[in-house]
Amino acid sequence: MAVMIVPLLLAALAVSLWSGPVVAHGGLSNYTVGETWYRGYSPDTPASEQIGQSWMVQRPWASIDPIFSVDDKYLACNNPGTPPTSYIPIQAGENITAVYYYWLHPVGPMSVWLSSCGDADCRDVDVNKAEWFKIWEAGLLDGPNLAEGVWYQKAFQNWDGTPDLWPVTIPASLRPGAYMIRHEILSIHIENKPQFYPECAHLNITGTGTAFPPKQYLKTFPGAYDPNDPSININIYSPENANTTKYIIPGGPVWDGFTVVDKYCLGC
Ligand SMILES: *[C@@H]1O[C@H](CO)[C@@H](O)[C@H](O)[C@H]1NC(C)=O
Ligand SMILES: *[C@@H]1O[C@H](CO)[C@@H](O)[C@H](O)[C@H]1NC(C)=O
Ligand SMILES: *[C@@H]1O[C@H](CO)[C@@H](O)[C@H](O)[C@H]1NC(C)=O
Ligand SMILES: *[C@@H]1O[C@H](CO)[C@@H](O)[C@H](O)[C@H]1NC(C)=O
Ligand SMILES: [Cu+2]
Repeated sequence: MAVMIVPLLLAALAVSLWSGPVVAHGGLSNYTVGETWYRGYSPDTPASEQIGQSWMVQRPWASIDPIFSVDDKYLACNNPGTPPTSYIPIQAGENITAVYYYWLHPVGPMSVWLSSCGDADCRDVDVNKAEWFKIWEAGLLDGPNLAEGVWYQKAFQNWDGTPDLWPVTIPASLRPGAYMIRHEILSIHIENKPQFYPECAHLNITGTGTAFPPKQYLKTFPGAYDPNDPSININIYSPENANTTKYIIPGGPVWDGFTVVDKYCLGC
């Protein structure tokens, strides 16, 4: 047995070294609510086996590559293609957990957004015209500075082979209905070349809440971000950033259902 395994491990190592920059990217393919697993899209599986399937809850995304421009229409929900036909059922106040099989970038903020589909089926909604509000964000958790500190983006990774889990609570007060959920990782490890990794799924939110965020929380993608935002067009290795833990997560404040909160913003 051992004789067989060693060459396989060496082969796997060779492949992973060779494809290093490629495997560095990643994306969100699966979700859980409570004990229930919802399978999303995987760019590694032929589209024909996924698009239009009754189990599909996620908007397709063609590749694990990042989006570089804040003006890219794929900034909303990646490479959208044909929208899914199903919804993840969830109660307001419950957690939805995004499951990443791997994530390797360490630096930059993460955020989660919702958009109401109103009376429409979410599959008919234009994701670029949709109005999104942020329900969660996390940036730098611990110093000493932007380049060397520990970001949530690094903290949520596992190195033991188990999936990386990113749980987020749907605000309990939220008005129920059909919503899109948008998870975004912004990686800023390359100077002045931000990488956006967004993926979207469809939610059927139940509950008895009546709250909805006011206008100032509603953003579009593209539109929410300024290319010259110093948190987006940033060189974390510059001398000015060498001694700071100050980082303002782009996209405006989080709406938590009641008040504005500033989470995880050390030094702000
Ligand atoms: C998502 O989950 C499925 C199992 O349902 C798994 O086969 C697949 O590898 C997962 N996708 C990714 C990208 O991890
Ligand atoms: C639910 O999500 C919140 C926000 O991310 C997290 O703090 C909490 O640990 C999660 N709860 C469970 C049971 O996963
Ligand atoms: C959402 O869930 C409710 C309650 O189960 C159901 O009546 C409704 O048809 C669902 N809506 C969609 C769009 O799936
Ligand atoms: C950063 O702090 C260290 C230690 O206090 C100091 O030696 C260094 O000059 C500072 N660098 C900048 C760019 O302010
Ligand atoms: Cu990458």
